Amino acid sequence: MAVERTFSIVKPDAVGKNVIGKIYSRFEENGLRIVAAKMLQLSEEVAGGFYAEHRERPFFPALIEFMTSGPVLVQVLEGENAIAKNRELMGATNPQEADAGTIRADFAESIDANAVHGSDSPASAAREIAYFFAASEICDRA
Ligand code: RTP
Ligand code: MG
Repeated sequence: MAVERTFSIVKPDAVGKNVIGKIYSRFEENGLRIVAAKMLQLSEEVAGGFYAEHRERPFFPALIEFMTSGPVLVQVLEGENAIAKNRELMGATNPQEADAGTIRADFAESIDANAVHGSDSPASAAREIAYFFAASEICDRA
């Protein structure tokens, strides 16, 4: 299996609950390395560009309001099968439907405040990493 990179966000609810370290531990304990990371306050423009694929959806205004409600951590995760592995660790979008032991089951409250984001495909991962990080900000730890 190939070593991949994926893009991840610790969302404002999880930063507010002070569980950044617990979420980072889930990544590290499951074979994903953090190869880039920074804390940011997203503007409406940056959040809207990031979630551009959802612009016409009814939940878009609530999504942008939530994502700009406080600081987030953005990171690049690297490891075998990293994109699917991270989605598995996150659990379902709605925490009520997330498998026990997943990040969303353990740390999320609602479909809006759902603790984490993770890229859903190689194309999304490439776009999302480049949206937040310059190549010089990603550290090769292999
Ligand atoms: P994310 O992009 O944040 O990792 O989440 P996801 O892939 O699991 O879900 P996605 O379909 O990409 O939706 C992005 C975010 O929009 C909110 N959402 N609300 N009310 C709703 O029906 C609804 N559907 C999606 C969620 O907060 C989701 O994380
Ligand atoms: Mg998504």
